[in-house]
Amino acid sequence: MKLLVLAMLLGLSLAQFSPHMKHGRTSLVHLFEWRWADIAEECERYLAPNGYGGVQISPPSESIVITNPWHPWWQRYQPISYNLCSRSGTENELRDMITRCNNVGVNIYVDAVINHMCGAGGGEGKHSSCGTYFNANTKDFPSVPYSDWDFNDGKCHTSSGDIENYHDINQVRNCRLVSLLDLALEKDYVRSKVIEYMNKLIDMGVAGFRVDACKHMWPGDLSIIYGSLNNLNTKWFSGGSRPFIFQEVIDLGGEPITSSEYTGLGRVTEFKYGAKLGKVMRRWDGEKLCYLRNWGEGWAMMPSDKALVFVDNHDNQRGHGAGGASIVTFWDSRLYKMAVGLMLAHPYGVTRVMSSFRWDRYFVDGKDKNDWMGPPSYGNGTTKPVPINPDTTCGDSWVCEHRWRQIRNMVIFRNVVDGQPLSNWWDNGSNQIAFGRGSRGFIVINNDDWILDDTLNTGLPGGTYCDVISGQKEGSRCTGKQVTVESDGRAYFKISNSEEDPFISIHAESKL
Ligand code: AAO
Repeated sequence: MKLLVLAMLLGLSLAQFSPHMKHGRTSLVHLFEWRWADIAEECERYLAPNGYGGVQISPPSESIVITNPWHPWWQRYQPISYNLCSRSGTENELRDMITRCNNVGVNIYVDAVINHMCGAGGGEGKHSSCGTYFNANTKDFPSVPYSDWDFNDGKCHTSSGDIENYHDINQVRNCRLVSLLDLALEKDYVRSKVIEYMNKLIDMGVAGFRVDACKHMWPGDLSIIYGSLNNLNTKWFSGGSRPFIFQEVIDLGGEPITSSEYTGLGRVTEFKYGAKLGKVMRRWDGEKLCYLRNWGEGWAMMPSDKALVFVDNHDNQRGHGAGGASIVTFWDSRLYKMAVGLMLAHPYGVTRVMSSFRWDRYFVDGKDKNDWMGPPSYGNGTTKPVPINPDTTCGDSWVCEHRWRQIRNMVIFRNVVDGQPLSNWWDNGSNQIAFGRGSRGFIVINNDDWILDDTLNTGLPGGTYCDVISGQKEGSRCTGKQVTVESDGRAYFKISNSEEDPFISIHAESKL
């Protein structure tokens, strides 16, 4: 017990909540299922020039390769070893990508799958992404190596061996999540293998981790693991920098395990954010934009300095994980741009932008039968590169939300207003709202079914500003709308409810 308390304290004092972003950048983008070679190019040609601070990459560890269904995206959440060859590329390509992104000031955050290995039904001698042998039936993973006694099964008391009841804490943490072989992280040996894996990535230059399935791991074990991680590589980070940790814990309320058990260890993904914002944007359950006046902690979310926020993620955009039908995604592009814009304008949390691929949705009884479909691939299951169209959008089925002008320009807005408090809130008692960030930026949103036609106090210095939603500033002109702020800070706004993008946003650097 004393040891655990000591470990917790150690973990606490070493806990890392800062994403260590460079050059005043504030947001990361999840380049879901992108190849390392494409991410390297994207860092250099797009992310750095447009103010993105980091990338969350798909799990780089060796995973099972599943052919029924055909190469689903989720095969990468079934590790076979900590070798670094995956659907996204080889270890050398990974290293090259980390180096090149760091060299242009874009951080890499690794999706670390450490709660489990592959599914119990994974079989023997099946395919794995580096070609390594394993036997899921006997729980033998020789290239880690893990064997039978490195798993939790003895401590799980459900008849299936799986988690059957989320109200039983012991089940959630000692049984198998959707039949995935559950690692015994209380064993020094197992922890040492996980730590070795994470430290290798830190030494290669990554800035931190999205830790998968944290609800299913004991906070005490995680505390010891995080406490044993190396400081970040001083080639790119200042001495003594601790890795950024953001933990995936789905807490929508109503379960005994809460995110607050993890916020002492690092940041936590705030799933209430996207679920509630989705309801507000869709105006479900009587929700209205004007109620966002106290958005954040006021909506029963965790403290802002502990939260990692997002409108949708790779799970809930296709009905996995949690959040439900309210989640807004690129499929509802008009609402999505407004929701992401609002998130990026608002000071709450560290913000993550989602970048997706399109798949053939096929709903039967409200459930998408094709929720398994992987990224754009060749016939043999190899992921395709991301082609860039002349108009800067992405080709094939890569959606590249992060390249949509409205979203990209709001990422820049967030950098420009960083550190400024929320100010000059205005609403019409319905779905028209506006707020500023000190004297650096101002956003106006119309999600009502009628026109917005008002003079509002922006808090900005007088002058002519370019709206960064309908266009942006280019040289000495605006490519979209122009907003005139009077010397008293007031400006006239008119936004029709029938516009494709019924919102306007201006900031200090969009001033002519
Ligand atoms: C695949 C197959 C399975 C098969 C398995 C093993 O689909 O049929 O058994 O292989 O062979 C991803 C996919 C899985 C896939 C897995 C492995 O999503 O389909 O399984 O890879 O290939 C829970 C966890 C959370 C997890 C989420 C999906 O707590 O950590 O499930 N997310 C991460 C990743 C995810 C990945 C894994 C973990 C595994 O982001 O991509 O899985 O590495 C409740 C609980 C949540 C729970 C959800 C879903 O949510 O609270 O903790 O998430 O249920 O089971 C209301 C409630 C809300 C509730 C929700 C849904 O909204 O308010 O709390 O209903 O019931």
